[in-house]
Amino acid sequence: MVTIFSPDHALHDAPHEFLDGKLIVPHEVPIRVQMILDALEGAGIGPIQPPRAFDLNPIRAVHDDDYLAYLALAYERWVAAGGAAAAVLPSTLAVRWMSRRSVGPLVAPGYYSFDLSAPIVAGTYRAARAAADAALTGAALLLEGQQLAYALCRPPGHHAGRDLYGGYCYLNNAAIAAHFLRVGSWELGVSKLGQSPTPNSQPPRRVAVLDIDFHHGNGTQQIFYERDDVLFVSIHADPVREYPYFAGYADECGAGAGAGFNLNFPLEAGVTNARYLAVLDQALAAIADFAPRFLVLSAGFDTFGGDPIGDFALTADAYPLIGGRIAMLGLPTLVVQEGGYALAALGENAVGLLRGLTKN
Ligand code: Q9C
Ligand code: ZN
Repeated sequence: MVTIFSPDHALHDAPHEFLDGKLIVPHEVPIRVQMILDALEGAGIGPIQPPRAFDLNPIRAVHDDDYLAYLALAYERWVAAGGAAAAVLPSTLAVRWMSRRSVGPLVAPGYYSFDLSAPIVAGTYRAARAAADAALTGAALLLEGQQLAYALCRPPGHHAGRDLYGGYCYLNNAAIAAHFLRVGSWELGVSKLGQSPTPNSQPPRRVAVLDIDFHHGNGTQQIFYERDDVLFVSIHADPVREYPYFAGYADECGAGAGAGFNLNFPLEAGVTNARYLAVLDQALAAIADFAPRFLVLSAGFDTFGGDPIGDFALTADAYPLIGGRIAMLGLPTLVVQEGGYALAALGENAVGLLRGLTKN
């Protein structure tokens, strides 16, 4: 078990977010991953390494070039054009029948985002790149034979689509890693891996992404929606009552070649450990049927009963059990950190999940 962590996450520190028309103190704060890091060190579970530096190629395979160019310069262009120095947040959003491309420095945020919970500050892009590098490093370790790696990513990623950010997410770390596992390092032309390239004659490596964050992974779903080589399975709060509201329903099953390769389990409020584990078993059965070479686990701890923005009722005992069930798949697994906002419980829950994953 190797953990990959970059202190550069702290470059992203949002001053506020909007919720129900109120400007509130953000839930997604730097101390989240520090709590987890401290708990990992306290529990002594495996080495903690910095990410390797990847070029843009494996990210460009998942996100659009114009979107990446926007993210990289959004803050400085915004400030230079007279936007608030505190953070980039849109005033006008592109929606349904008003979605013409318009990307001036004060307007692009409304073209490239879908909510008011993902402010961009001066260090956001660098932090997001470090998080993507952590996920890619974990993927590279799996390609090199590791059985379990934990990318302690911040900012999280699963709400970010191909050209859209929101929900605290800018780059989709899990999707970037999943695609990288799918194609290997060779086809992407990635250098500095220190490994010989994977021969093209190898059989395709199908990848499954299991998303156990409280919220539906709408970004990951979009990225792989028309693909049959990456299965996306998500267990989450029913979007009828919870964020992201406009995606995550059970009838979203994939399209085109991807039809049948997207599986959503929307759940009611108050989900208990037993209920969750029963649904997890259904999700794992679908993954086992797909027979992937690798598993990417988008792991959020906002399913915890004490989470300030979740409404499930899981206790700390759930996470080792969840990890244990997932480990029974016997797949090389990359855990990618997503949400979780009950600060005092994050460390114990993360250690619990990882302990469960390393059993069996
Ligand atoms: N009442 C992640 O967990 N605000 N993002 C929702 C609903 C945004 C969550 C408010 C929540 C984003 C990675
Ligand atoms: Zn979440």
